[in-house]
Amino acid sequence: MLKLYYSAGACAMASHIALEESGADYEAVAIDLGKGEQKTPEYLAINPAGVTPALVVDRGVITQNGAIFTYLAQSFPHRHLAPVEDIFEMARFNAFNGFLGSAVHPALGKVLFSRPPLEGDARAEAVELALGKLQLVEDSLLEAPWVFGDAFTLADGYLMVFERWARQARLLDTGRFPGLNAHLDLTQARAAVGRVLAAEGLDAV
Ligand SMILES: N[C@@H](CCC(=O)N[C@@H](CS)C(=O)NCC(=O)O)C(=O)O
Repeated sequence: MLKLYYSAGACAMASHIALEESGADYEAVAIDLGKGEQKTPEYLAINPAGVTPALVVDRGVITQNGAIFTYLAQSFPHRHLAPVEDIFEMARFNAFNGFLGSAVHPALGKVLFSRPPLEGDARAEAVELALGKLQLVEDSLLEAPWVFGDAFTLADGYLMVFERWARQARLLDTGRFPGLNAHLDLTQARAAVGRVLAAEGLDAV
């Protein structure tokens, strides 16, 4: 059986959603980042990077949300979780997820999770950078209603995680980001997403 290591509300929620959308038989194991469980020898033996998500499959461990999406989409093609049959569209899918992972996640993470918390000019600068990344998704990448137009893909669950963070931090202004707000509401309304939120002990935001 597949086994996912995740942390509630963190970026691993995207892989949790991917599993739920895939219909796979899986077990989800919570790793409490606040308690440092991601740095225990037991967890580092699973993912030496000391971060979640990590997905244990029959052949080993897969890390990185984007790689987990590809594995699940190719394993369960009948669920149409990504455009696996079209090499160009699959490259676009990977590019979008790469942008979330390499630009949106670190920019928002700096605003929300810097310890000690950022203040003054340093915070304003970090907020401006994060808003710029979200603006690029709003203006140029989100085709609407889903990331790739008419069909849900696993990129939608990934984007939703960062939209949740932004809304919770009051950074997702409805006037400036109408597309992202609509996308967040649409994605949180999916049955599979609702099951994942409940399993992680969270509400829609
Ligand atoms: N690009 C990685 C990011 C993984 C990541 O940074 N996860 C965070 C939670 S959102 C984490 O586990 N942080 C714990 C730590 O840095 O100690 C992915 O997509 O899997």
